[in-house]
Amino acid sequence: MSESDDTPLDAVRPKLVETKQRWAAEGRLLTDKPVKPHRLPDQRLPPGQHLVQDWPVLDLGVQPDVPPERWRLQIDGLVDRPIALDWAAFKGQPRFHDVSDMHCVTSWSRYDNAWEGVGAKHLLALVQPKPEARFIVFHSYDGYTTNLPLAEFDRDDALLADSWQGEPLTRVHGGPVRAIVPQLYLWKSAKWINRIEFIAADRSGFWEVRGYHDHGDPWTEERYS
Ligand SMILES: Nc1nc2c(c(=O)[nH]1)N[C@H]1C(S)=C(S)[C@@H](COP(=O)(O)O)O[C@H]1N2
Ligand SMILES: [Mo]
Repeated sequence: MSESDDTPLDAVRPKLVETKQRWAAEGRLLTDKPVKPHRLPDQRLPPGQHLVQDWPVLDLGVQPDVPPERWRLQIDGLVDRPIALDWAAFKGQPRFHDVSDMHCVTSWSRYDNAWEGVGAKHLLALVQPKPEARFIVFHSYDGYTTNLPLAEFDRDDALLADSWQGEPLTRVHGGPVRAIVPQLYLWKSAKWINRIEFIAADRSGFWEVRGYHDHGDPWTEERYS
């Protein structure tokens, strides 16, 4: 498995990447609680997380400036109907609203984020994944990639978001459009998204090749591999 290298990542902050890679190797932030196979009904904060009210910014240190009129989204790979959406086409899709919590592997969680954009279920119906498509890779304008099982995107609360708490998504948080896959750690939710690639065999993304867990379920603390 290797990370896609169709965009150079030479502008990323090497120290930041080294630090997080070392944390992954050391298993930093892992609690010693036994793995919980299921989320308890009254449990909202995953193990090892703490609640924040603000919204921290985390990325590779490159925050691409993509004005909506230049933004494009390509959805391709193992799908029957590959598409490319520009801003007008994206905004012309049925609108989807969802409120969800976010959980970052660096241990903060933030509740009740009101997202608006285009739902994953709708996008999947548009492109019609082939039966052999089992994983997807998000690709972003900063060269970031992250992989997930198709089944994790095919969920009622996954979306491509262009709005948060009723306001356009800001550039620092991945605007004009980012992925939101709330049931996985936030590194799976690619900011500045510009491509969704459907593939048959799993292929690790940027952090996944650097020691982060392939799957990333906060409830079972799938932080590092
Ligand atoms: N394109 C892109 N998406 C990204 C990242 C990145 O560096 N580039 N970082 C990931 C990580 S590690 C986290 S924790 C979240 C942070 O999102 P936020 O800055 O909006 O809190 O974005 C994820 N998506
Ligand atoms: Mo992160």
